[in-house]
Amino acid sequence: MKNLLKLFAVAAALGLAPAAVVAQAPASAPAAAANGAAAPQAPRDAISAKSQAQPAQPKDVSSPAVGPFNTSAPSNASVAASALAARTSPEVGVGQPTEKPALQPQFTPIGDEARWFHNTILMPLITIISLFVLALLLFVIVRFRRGANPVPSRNTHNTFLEVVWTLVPVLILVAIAVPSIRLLAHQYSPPKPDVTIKVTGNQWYWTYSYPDNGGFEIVSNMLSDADAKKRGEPRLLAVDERMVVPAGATVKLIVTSADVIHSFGVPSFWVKMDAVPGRLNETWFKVDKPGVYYGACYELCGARHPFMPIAVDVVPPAQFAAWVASKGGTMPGQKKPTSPDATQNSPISNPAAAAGATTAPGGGTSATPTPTNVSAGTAAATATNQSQAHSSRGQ
Ligand SMILES: [Cu+2]
Repeated sequence: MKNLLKLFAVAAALGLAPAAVVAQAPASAPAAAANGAAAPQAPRDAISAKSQAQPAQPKDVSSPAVGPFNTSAPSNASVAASALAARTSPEVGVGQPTEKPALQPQFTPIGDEARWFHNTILMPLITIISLFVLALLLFVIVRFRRGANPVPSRNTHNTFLEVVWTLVPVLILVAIAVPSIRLLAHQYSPPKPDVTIKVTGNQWYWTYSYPDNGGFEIVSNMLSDADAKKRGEPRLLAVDERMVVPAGATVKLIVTSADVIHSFGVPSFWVKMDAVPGRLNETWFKVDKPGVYYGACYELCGARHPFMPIAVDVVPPAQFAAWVASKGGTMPGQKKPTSPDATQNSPISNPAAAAGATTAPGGGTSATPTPTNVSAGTAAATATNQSQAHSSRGQ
């Protein structure tokens, strides 16, 4: 009995270690699993089947998801069609769930470090401890069964064993803590950003705005199964408008929500950040390899929670600049505004039009003609205010 107690105590003490290790395990593991599970499955019930049939409309979040399955009308179809030309094609095994029961391949420095921590430190340690505890239990069950050990030990105390079963788990936890805290520190001390994107979660779609690029905003809705298939993209992950970022750039994300709590997550970037209404959360990533990387909302946020995927298109910098221009935005250092209205009315870019528009009544029909320079000044002031109002509305 003496030995039995000792062995049980050692097993119990070491048994604590796997629990602590699991607590340290990265949060993206279940995320990856959830992502993997979501992709190949059919909608499980009538609600999800119906709601999937009707992609969310940005301005129509309250309408109930009813009606027949409609594959031909994604939300902003015309916008999506124009963006189709330059879409990057997804690559199997890159930025999307795989068949393997493992973390997705990582494409950011943080992802590489985290995957190393998981695969090289945590998994071997968990495996060794679990096998050791299992072996101890089996040994105890066989060796100290009643038949083989009729008179149990009454020993209750052993200083050496107590020191060992206290110290060993502590050392194991310290060994885990060092790379764990280092990874956390790297995650939360981002390098200077090259591009900033404000991500807003909505029931049930994402909006991405680019404050460094003129403040334009894009709305990203999930594609229907048929449209995703047509474009050769995975179902439940393809979207009409992707977040586009330049390759090799540090991208800062400011994450918030317009209604309930969502969570912006892209497993292959090791990025997951809660989107909380009234709060700005910050995260970042840097991807060198151009491609399409998929993610999803990771916070239960209502009926269509599984249908607000994320697609990040990492493109060469020149292509990013072209994409920004196609959205009416500007690259940092470029002059704005670029809106056709503001440009046409701007006295700076088109002084003749601005002067002509306002001096015609002054010169022709007014009873008290005003000097040309005064009305030109008024025109300039008015036009400038309009263009300012226009550009600030965009931000
Ligand atoms: Cu959500």
